[in-house]
Amino acid sequence: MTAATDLRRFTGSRDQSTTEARVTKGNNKQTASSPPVQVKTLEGNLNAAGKRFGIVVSRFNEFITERLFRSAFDGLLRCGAKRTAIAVVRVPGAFEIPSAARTLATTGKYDAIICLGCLIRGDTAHYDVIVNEVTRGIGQSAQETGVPHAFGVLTCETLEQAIDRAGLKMGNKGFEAALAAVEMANLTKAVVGRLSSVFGKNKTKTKTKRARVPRSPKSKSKH
Ligand code: INI
Repeated sequence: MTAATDLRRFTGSRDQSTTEARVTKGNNKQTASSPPVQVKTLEGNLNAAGKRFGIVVSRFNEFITERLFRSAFDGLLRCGAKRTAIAVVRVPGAFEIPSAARTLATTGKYDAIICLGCLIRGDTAHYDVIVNEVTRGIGQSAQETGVPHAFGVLTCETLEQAIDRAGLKMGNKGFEAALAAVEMANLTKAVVGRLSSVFGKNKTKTKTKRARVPRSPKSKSKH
């Protein structure tokens, strides 16, 4: 599958307007059997213009991870991100991804982090030790920093499965991760914006009396 068909698949009917998210009212995906549900839905769009991204990519199984990386980078550019707004950090293996991702996230400079790696079970017991740690570490970094992290780490039984997920039969997970990062960056911004408009400083602050500052003798006008 090409990147172009991938993008069409993922963008579908989604809103490409310049605002970060759209709010849909009501249920427009009803089927005959589904009961009418009136819900407001907030959804991030795929516009990456003005957004900054960090990509963490591991070198282990580089043959695969490089393909994930190229596709993720391409995905961000196609969504409107600037090349200069994308920071790339390379780490030795998947195990090192969470700490590098957290380091990037805590700088506060990025709207989302994209984590790319490839774990192949094969014959090595190392896989089992690492896989849970990587998944948990990336999730924890996302939750504790509040910066969206997209999970583009392949966890495969065989090399063939990895190849299929890095641009062959199953699309490219790097591209998917990039689009997820853009969508979540927009959604996060929109949600935070909405909450602050409800619970924002001005609305929650109790009115405090301004302290009276006595005028200095110099500022007194001379009559
Ligand atoms: N790293 C990977 O990215 N993928 C693997 O499949 C893998 N296996 O199976 O061993 C792997 N191991 C290295 C690991 O991520 C660390 O880089 C290493 O242990 C040094 O900390």
